[in-house]
Amino acid sequence: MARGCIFCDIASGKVQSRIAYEDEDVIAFHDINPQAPIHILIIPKKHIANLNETSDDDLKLLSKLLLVARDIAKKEGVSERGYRIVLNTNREAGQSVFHIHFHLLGGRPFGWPPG
Ligand code: DGP
Repeated sequence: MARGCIFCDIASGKVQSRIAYEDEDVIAFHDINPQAPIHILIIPKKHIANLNETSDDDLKLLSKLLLVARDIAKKEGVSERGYRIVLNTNREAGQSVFHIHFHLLGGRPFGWPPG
């Protein structure tokens, strides 16, 4: 838990969010500023700033985040239509919250390349 980290505060329940999934390692909640009809953030409860800060010890945790995203996509009914998972790392990629998170986006078509 990192002091001053909004996602740590969400993970601990100190800050309210619309939770889509939770277990002992992971919490997923709806993005406050959705960019698609479905926009859910999947985060580890453990504070890791971004992908650059992960280690080999995080292998299971990172895999779990993806499997949770897969299951939420199915639950939200976008598995077959398609969905996008985004992991922004550092400023040029648009990372604004420095607690690692996957964006799960779905419910509309997405362009490529991304903006
Ligand atoms: P990124 O730019 O990749 O670091 O994404 C951060 C996302 O986090 C952004 O889409 C908005 C979302 N966000 C920031 N603060 C909050 C919050 O307090 N609650 C929720 N639900 N989402 C937040």
